[in-house]
Amino acid sequence: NNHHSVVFYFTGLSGSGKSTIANLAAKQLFEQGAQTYVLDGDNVRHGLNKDLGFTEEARQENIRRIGEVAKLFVDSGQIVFTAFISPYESDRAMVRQLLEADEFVEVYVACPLTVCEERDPKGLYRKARSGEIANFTGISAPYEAPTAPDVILQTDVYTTEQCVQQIFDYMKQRNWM
Ligand code: GGZ
Repeated sequence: NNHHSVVFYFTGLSGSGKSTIANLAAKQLFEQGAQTYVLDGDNVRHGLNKDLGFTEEARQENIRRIGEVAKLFVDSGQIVFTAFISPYESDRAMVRQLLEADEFVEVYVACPLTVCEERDPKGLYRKARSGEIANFTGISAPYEAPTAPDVILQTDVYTTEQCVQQIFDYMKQRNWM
């Protein structure tokens, strides 16, 4: 099947919905015959990057390796979805530089901190508030929102399915599907 190899580079707070949207988009594209792969905390931070924590330097190295791995997957012909907080503009710019202009799509998974904190699916915000977890993005570590993302997904307004449709609309607009 012929498709455009590209990285959909999701960025957003913990609990914003990055992995959920990435996995559904990848599944639906796979069902349409595309080659897809999702990189997220589950398969990267528990393996390749299990030596890295959450200081600014560790996050930078996390994102650097993710960018290099995403590039390998793009070179192998995949549609790649990455789902990492990626809180620093400079780190996202570094990944953009690794890829061709038409191989990198920045997707801002936008959701107010108050809503993410209310969802708190893993109880991490509660632990961050109590000081049990340090350097937690949005609470005790910064999140630099993208200033010019290619796509904005408002997960507090739209359903997961509607957000996936927005990705597909973007692909159609670029003649990638
Ligand atoms: C942010 C943390 C932290 C701290 C553990 N800050 O909701 P989750 O659990 O499943 O996703 C979060 C994940 C963030 O890892 P990333 O690799 O995406 O971060 S970054 O791009 O900034 O390098 C959260 C969990 O790890 N987690 N401690 N201190 N998130």
